Amino acid sequence: MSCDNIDYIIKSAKKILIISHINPDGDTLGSMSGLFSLIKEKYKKECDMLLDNLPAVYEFLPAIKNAKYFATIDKSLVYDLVITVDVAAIDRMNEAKIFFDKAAVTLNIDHHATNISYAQYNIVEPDASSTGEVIVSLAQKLGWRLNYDSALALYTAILTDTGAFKFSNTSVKTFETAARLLEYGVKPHDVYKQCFESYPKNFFLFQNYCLNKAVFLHDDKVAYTEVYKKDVEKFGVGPDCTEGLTEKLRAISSTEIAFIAKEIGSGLTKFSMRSKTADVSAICAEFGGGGHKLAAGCVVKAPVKSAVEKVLGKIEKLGL
Ligand SMILES: [Mn+2]
Repeated sequence: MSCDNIDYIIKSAKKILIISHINPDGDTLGSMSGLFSLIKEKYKKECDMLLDNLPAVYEFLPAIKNAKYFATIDKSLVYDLVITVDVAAIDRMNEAKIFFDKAAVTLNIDHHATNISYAQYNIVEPDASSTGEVIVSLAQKLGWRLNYDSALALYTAILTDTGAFKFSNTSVKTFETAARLLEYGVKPHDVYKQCFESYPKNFFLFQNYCLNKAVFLHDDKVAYTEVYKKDVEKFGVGPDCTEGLTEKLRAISSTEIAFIAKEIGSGLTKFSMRSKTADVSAICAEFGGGGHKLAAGCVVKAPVKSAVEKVLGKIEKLGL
């Protein structure tokens, strides 16, 4: 799509809303905060951000204190332009969908290969490491001026979605983009500390508990752990309590596929899956989910134990 269109639709809108995905991560929040700062700087527009919750670890994102929340936003508000960032599919918007449906113009900025370009305007770049990287490219093409706030937020998006530049999505372009952001004063060591070394003690103890009861199958090629609501409550951890947990199971030398099965409601289990080479997005797609080849997720309509059985059945078919 032409960049002139993007400039035009933003210029034409009076009120803009940026939407992140449910259970927000560093990419969706960094992209949201960064895009908000860019739009404010360039267009001086009325712009809101909407999220369901903010993990404490991302409270440092410069613009995020201005965000509105599902629980308290006035549902009668109507935005001319709604922009989704890192939202792979419409159901990942959750309640924010009411604003997406009411908007005159919609724009979807993402990097998930499974994104079906569900908006009127779509910038979906599956080769990009993160939505943050897509937004920096867009800013470059449109001549938007970055500043420290937008650069910090977009660097955070890239840093977290690449697992600190170590996942397979990290490219020459990723490093070039990150390097460019450093020119605005972003300090890699500080951002790393904020994102990866600032978890509360109960988070750490909870994750160790989950790892200690991990199950290993198929000559240890499959590693998983089950996460129950009662344990989340017992440890007093937030919705982001499983952040990075699947990667820890993948880090074992024998692991080919790792996943966590998290109880999210009565008869609903959320899977977060990682692999070293197998295409786990195909497995997740069988349950209506998606993502990337080596990192994907889905929600299975079954209690944890039986959901795990269903997923293991699909994994078995890969013949590991
Ligand atoms: Mn992302």
